[in-house]
Amino acid sequence: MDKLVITCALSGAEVSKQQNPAVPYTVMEMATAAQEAVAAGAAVLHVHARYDDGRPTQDRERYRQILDAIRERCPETILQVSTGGATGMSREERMQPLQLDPEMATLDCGTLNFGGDEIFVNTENDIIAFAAAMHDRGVQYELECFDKGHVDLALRLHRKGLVQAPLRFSFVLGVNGGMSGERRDVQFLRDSIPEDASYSVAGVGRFEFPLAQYAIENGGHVRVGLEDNLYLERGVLAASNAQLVDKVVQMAARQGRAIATPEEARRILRMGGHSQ
Ligand code: KMH
Ligand code: ZN
Repeated sequence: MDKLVITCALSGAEVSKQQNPAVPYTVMEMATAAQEAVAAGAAVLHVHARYDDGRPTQDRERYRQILDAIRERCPETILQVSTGGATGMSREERMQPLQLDPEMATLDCGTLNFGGDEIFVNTENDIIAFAAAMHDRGVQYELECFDKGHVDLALRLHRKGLVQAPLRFSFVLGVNGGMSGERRDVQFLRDSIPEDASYSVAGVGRFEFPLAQYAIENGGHVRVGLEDNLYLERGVLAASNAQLVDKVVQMAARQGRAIATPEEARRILRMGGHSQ
């Protein structure tokens, strides 16, 4: 089994300091959270930008500040920018961080309800446009799938040559409006993707650690972080992103699964480049 690649989703766009004071907003808070998460074992950082007051933004210059500050402290780490941003943002707005030529970005593979009146829109043409932009700039992508239909659409676009190998799936499960995050759900998704594709699980809320356990046991990879889950355990807020990463490291140690360094993660995720 490959070593375990741990991604830390530092802040997301939706959670707030009111819910957990450890959610990073400022450039310095992002850099500190990143450094701690990497020290704990994260090889990949999934980055959303926030303004100092917490508002989510896809502004290129704000991303530049955050990525530069993180790189200064974690020069080896794989930085994965979000092209999902927050619900309601336009395609152009969301694409801005790609202009910074990040090593990696998310490619969201379908539309879903996102709680209340929110809809996270990713039309087929959006997905094709994002994939083309990433391909043109040589940005590696991870296929964010919140539902089985998103996996099917990614595979269909792959067969048409519009989404390219290597296929790296991220199953984000447990969003209010997406697929739930039971073991049977991830098993179904895993059985639906090609043998040579990799997958990572991101369980939202209470699904975070049970899904991490599944992935550790079954050759998948794991995403944790305050974007997805604010709690270390039921009723106990996580003190930091690093604490969530550390919990996964300990779970992996109990299963005898080693943790990938960023360099090892690049090999495991076949980060050499996209090809048909
Ligand atoms: N904030 C969500 C609406 C991504 O990063 O690509 C979308 C999201 C996915 O978080
Ligand atoms: Zn995200």
